[in-house]
Amino acid sequence: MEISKAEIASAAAASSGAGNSTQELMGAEVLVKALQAEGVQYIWGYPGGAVLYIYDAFYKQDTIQHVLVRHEQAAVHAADGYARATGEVGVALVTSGPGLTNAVTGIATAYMDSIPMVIISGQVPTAAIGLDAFQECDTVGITRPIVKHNFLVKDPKDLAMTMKKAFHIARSGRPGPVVVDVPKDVSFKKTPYAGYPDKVEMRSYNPVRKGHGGQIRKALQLLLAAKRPYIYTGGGVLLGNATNELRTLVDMLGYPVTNTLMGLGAYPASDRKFLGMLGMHGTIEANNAMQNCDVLLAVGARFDDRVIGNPKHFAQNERKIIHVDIDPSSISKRVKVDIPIVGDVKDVLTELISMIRESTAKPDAGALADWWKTIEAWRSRDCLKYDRGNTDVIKPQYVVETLWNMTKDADAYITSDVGQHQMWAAQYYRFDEPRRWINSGGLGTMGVGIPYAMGIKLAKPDSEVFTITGEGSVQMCIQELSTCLQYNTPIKICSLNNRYLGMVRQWQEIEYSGRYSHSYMDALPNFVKLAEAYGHVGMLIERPQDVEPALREARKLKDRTVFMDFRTDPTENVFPMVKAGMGITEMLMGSEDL
Ligand SMILES: Cc1cc2nc3c(=O)[nH]c(=O)nc-3n(C[C@H](O)[C@H](O)[C@H](O)COP(=O)(O)OP(=O)(O)OC[C@H]3O[C@@H](n4cnc5c(N)ncnc54)[C@H](O)[C@@H]3O)c2cc1C
Ligand SMILES: Cc1ncc(C[n+]2csc(CCOP(=O)(O)OP(=O)(O)O)c2C)c(N)n1
Ligand SMILES: [Mg+2]
Repeated sequence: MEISKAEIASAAAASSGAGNSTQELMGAEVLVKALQAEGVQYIWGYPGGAVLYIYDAFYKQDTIQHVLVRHEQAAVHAADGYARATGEVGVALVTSGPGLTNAVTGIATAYMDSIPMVIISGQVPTAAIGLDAFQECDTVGITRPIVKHNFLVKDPKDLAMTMKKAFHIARSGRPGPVVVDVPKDVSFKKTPYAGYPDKVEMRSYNPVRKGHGGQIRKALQLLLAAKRPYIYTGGGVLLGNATNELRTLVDMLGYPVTNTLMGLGAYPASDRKFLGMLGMHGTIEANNAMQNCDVLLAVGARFDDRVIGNPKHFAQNERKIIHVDIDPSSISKRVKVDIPIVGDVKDVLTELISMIRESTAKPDAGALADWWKTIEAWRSRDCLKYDRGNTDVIKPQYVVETLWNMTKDADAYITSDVGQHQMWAAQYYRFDEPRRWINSGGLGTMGVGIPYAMGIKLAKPDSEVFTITGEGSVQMCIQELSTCLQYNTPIKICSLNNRYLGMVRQWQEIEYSGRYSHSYMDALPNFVKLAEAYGHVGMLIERPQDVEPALREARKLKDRTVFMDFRTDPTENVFPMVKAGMGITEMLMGSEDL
C-alpha cells in the first residue's frame, strides 16, 4: 500500500499538535505521533511483550505501514536498505531481550557504513531493570559500541524530545544508527503532549557543515599545481548527496577519479575519467594511480585497510593528500593527510568549484596529458578480462555482466550479499547513478541481500530490484522470502551458486595452500522448490546460453519474486586481488600469478 505525500503531510500537521492544546497521551501514542511527524512511511519490526503497547498504537493509525519481518536482523537490514536507497532515515522496531540481540548485526552493519537509522527497542518496565527480568538485556550497554548514539527513555514526558533528537542525530553530520530503548511502562503511562517539538538543540553536538575557506583555497592551489592528480571518493559523496558537485568538479579539472566499494555510483562508471573501483579487488589503473599520484583529493572516503593495503607500502611514494570529511575523527586516522577539510562534501565541493571558476590558474595540461597516457597504459591491460566465451560452465562474471547489459538503461537497484559474488557485482555492474548499489562494506554482513532488496522495493515499487547473492549468504536471511510474499515486494534474486563459501575458499587457496577447511557447502536445499514453497518462482540455470533467457523471463514476471539458481564455475576466483599484507600495486592478476 502506497501512502501519498498529502496524507503524510496532513498526519504530520495533526500530530505536530500545531494549534492544539496539550492532551494526555500514552507513551506509545507519543512515539507513533513522533514517527508520523518525522514523515516516516514504513517501519520494519517484530512484536513481543515489551512493545505491545507500541504495536497497539500502530493498530490505531494508518499512515505508517508496518512490515512484519521473520527475523529482527532482517528488520534492521530492510530499514537500512531503504535508507541507503532513499537517503531517508530507516526505522525498525524490536522487542526487548532476544528481539534486540537479534537486531545487533543489523545495527552494527548500518553503523560501519554510516547509515541513518532509528531503532526502537522495547525494554522491561523501569522498576524491573537490573533485576534479571524476563527478556531483559542491557540494550544501551550492548549497542553502545555500534551506534552513533543511544537513549534509554525513563519517563514518557521525554519521549517526544528524545525521538526528535534521535532523528536529528541519525541524519545529521556523519549519519549513523540511533537506538531508542523504551521500557514497557514508559510506553503505557500517560503524559501531557503539546505537539512534536519543531526544534532541537544539543550543546554538545553541532556537526560542522561548512569547510574552512582558507583550507579549501590551499587545496585548490595544490590541485592546480599537481602533475599527477587523482580524486578518490567514497560513501560520503552518496551520503552527502553530492554526486552532481563531484561530476562538475571532475569535468572542470579533467582529472582521473575512482570510487571505493561504498562510493560506486557517486561518479558514472561509464565515463572515461573513471578508473574503476580501487582497493583489494580494484582495477590496476585505479590502484596504480592511487600509489603514483602526486596530489590526492580524498572526498568522503576513509582510507579503509581494504583500500590502502599495506600502509608502509602506501607511504613509500610521496604524495600530498587533501581530505574532505564531515567527521574530524576520520581525518588522519589511518593515513596522515596534509590538508584536512572538515565539512559536508556538498558544501565543500560547491565552494571549491566556485573558487576554480574564479581562478585564473588552470591545471597543467601537458603534465595531465602525460599522466593520462600512463593511466591508459595501465588500463590497456584490461584487468577485468575473463573467459567470456566459455560455453561449458557459467562464469559468475558473465551473469553480472549480462544483467548489467540488460538493465543499464532501466530503473534498477542492485543489492548484494557478501563474498565473491559481491566483488563481481562491484566490478562488472557499472553503476552510473548514486544509491543504486546497496551492499554491506564495512561489516561485510552475509544475509543483507534479500532484506535490502525488500526494503527498497517497498519504497520504489516501480523500480526493478535485483539481489546478487551466493548460496551461502542467501541462506542467512532466506526466511524473508515469506515477508516478500506477504507485503508484495517482488524482487529478483540472482544466486551465483558455486557450492562454496567462495570467498573463504579463495583465501584458503591463496593463503592456506589449498586446505579447504569447512568452505564446501554440501547438502544445499533445492532452491527452486524452496522458492516455490514460499510462493515464488524458482529457476535453475546450468548452461551459459540459458543465462540471458532466464534473466529476460524473470524480468517479465514483474509481479513475482523470482529465485534464479545459477550454477556457476566453482573454481572461479576474484581478480585482481591484493593479498593480505601486500601493497595495493602488488596485485595478483589471475590464477597464473598464484
Ligand atoms: C569482501 C569485501 C571486500 C572488499 N573489498 C574492497 C575493495 O576492494 N575496495 C574497496 O573500496 N572496499 C572494499 N571493501 C569495503 C571496505 O571494507 C570498506 O567498507 C570501504 O572501503 C569503505 O568505503 P569508504 O572509504 O567510501 O567509507 P564509508 O564507510 O562509506 O565512509 C564514508 C566516509 O565519508 C564521511 N562522510 C559521511 N557523510 C559525509 C558528508 N556529508 N560529507 C563529508 N563526508 C561524509 C564519513 O565520515 C566517512 O569517513 C570490501 C568489503 C568486503 C566485505
Ligand atoms: C555473517 C558472516 N559470517 C561470515 C562471514 C565471512 N565470509 C565472508 S564471504 C563468505 C562466503 C560467502 O559465501 P557465498 O555467499 O556462497 O558467496 P561466494 O563467496 O561463494 O560468492 C564468508 C563465510 C561474513 N562475511 N558474514
Ligand atoms: Mg558460494
